[in-house]
Amino acid sequence: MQFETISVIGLGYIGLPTAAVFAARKKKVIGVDINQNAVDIINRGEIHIVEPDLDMVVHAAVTEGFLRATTTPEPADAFLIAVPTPFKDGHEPDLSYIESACRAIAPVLRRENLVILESTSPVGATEQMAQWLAEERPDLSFPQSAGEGADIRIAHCPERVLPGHVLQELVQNDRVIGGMTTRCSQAAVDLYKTFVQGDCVVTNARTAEMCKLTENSFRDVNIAFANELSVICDKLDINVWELIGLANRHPRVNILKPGPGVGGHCIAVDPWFIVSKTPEHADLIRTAREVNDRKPGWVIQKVKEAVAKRASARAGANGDVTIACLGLTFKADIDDVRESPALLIAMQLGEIFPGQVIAVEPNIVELPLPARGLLSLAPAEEALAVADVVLLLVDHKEFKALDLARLGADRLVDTRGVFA
Ligand code: SAJ
Repeated sequence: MQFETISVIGLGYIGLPTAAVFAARKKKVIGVDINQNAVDIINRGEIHIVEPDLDMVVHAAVTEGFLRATTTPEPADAFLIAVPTPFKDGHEPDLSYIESACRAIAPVLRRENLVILESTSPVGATEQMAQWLAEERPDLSFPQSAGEGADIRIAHCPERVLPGHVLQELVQNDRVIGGMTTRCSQAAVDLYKTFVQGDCVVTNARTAEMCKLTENSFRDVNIAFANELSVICDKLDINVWELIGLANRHPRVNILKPGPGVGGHCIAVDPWFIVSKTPEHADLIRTAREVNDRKPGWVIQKVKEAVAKRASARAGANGDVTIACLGLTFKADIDDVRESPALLIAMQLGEIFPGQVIAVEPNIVELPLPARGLLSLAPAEEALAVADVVLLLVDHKEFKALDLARLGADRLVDTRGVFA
């Protein structure tokens, strides 16, 4: 199939780079987002998120006329839906953004169109998406009722790129293509082959949905194992970083790294999509989530102990002790604080020790709203000059260059093992 005009719905961390990469291959791309501010920024050839090299690619795509953003969907040959899929109360998946996107594009759908769901989704979401589209367009036929002969082709092709490496991984990673029929899959392969150099591997929509959830749950379980080990090793007076380094010398062992908890909008969210579908069978996946979610509380306890030690060493009250929190983002060298355990920990410390917590975050210029009033933001040198206790929360490259080992275990709580 030939795709000349491609519409990407949702111009966030996944949609915008995907739109830009299609545009760089000289496809006409119409980006759609409900956020007028994001649309205006993109149409100026600028970007509203941080991702290495994305600014250059978007700038070139817009100035050469291949990428344009709008708030209203327009006809296209293919539609890619890349909107958020958060969870609601009780960790139930929230598909309302997908539903809105479907209802918004339905009026402009034409025969032979391909609609791809890229958003990470619970099993069954692609069929649900097809259902919403069919409700809006009774004049067209869809794969769930018309099979291979349907007017509209539908597939789930989950995004799998790592923030910070999005432009390389979009092109180089293999792609899982889950069409609702063989023709749907083939159409999606034709589309992605525009820029994907990895393999486009075909399966059905449900397996593609589960595959993406499995990848992130695998990582979550492995990190939970590392986090559990860090708590056990602390009790047993063993350096967990040395331990993991030694164990990983075994040819079939590869343990990930402990940290202050698991953040971001993917690994901390997606395993719940499996748990919510099959709660009685997802013990390990649920427990891993709980282990990782408990880690911030454990880190706060460690800081309280360090503060108490410093206070008693100086025969003073807790009020005298200043805490520097190094890093607020959910992982190293990015600006994203969504579901960040580092931000959560710093804010809770700000509540426990009012006026005593200084945050250092080289990748943001101002504190996110909920943190204002609880924390002050300062450059690393300023914070370290006055800090009694230093809490390393994110292993940003700027922090690795600091000589913090000299502080010793009593003053440094190193959640990432940078100075272990
Ligand atoms: N983390 C640890 N220890 C580790 C690795 C990570 O504590 O050894 C923490 C990080 O600090 C962070 C969280 O886990 O708080 C998640 O970070 P990440 O780098 O593991 O993953 P994300 O959320 O940036 O991206 C993941 C990727 N999935 C996998 O690697 C299986 C990416 O490929 C997906 O596209 C992305 O989720 C997504 O969008 O789903």
